[in-house]
Amino acid sequence: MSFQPVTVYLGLGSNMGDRQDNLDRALDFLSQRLRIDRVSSVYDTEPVGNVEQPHFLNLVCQVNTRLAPRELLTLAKSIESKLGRTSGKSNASRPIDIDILFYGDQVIETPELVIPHPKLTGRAFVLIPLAEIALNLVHPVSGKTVKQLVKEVKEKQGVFKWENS
Ligand code: PH2
Ligand code: MG
Ligand code: MG
Repeated sequence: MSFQPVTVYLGLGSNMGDRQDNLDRALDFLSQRLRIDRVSSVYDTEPVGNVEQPHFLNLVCQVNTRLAPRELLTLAKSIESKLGRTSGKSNASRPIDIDILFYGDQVIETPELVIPHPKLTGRAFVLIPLAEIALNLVHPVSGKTVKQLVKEVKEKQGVFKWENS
C-alpha cells in the first residue's frame, strides 16, 4: 500500500457479450476496492488495430486509491478474469479490458507495466472520454494537457457518444 491516496485514471473497453453490462459490472467490482470519483459518458467506438472485430464501448473513470501501481494492475487483471476474459492478447475481442492510463503524475516503465499508458496519446477512444472528465490534466511525459492531446489526435470520427449512456 502506498501512503498517500493517488488520483488515477482508468480506461475501460468491452466488445464482447453485453458490453454495457460488462462496463457496469467492472465499475461495480472496482468500487469494492477503491473510490470512483468521476465516470465519463460511454462511447461506441470503431476498433483500432485489429479492425476485424466488433465495435467497443469505451469509458474512462477517475478513481482515488492507496493501491500501489502493481496492486492496481493485479486488481484490474482479476476483474478482467471475473468478467470472463480469457485472452490477454491486445488485438482480440474481450468482455472487458481495464487499462491504467495515469497514476498520479508518476512515470513507470517496467516489463509488465508502463504508465502513462504508452498508446493513449494516439487513441481518440481514450482521449475523447478523458477530455470530458479531465480536460486540464497534464501528461507527465509530453507536458501536454488532455485538451491539447485531443486536439492533435487523428481519426476522431470513429468515436460516437452512445445513446444509452
Ligand atoms: N482496445 C485495444 C485495441 N483497440 N479499439 C477500441 N475502439 N477500443 C478499445 O478499447 C481498444 C481498441 C487494446 O486494448
Ligand atoms: Mg487496452
Ligand atoms: Mg489492457
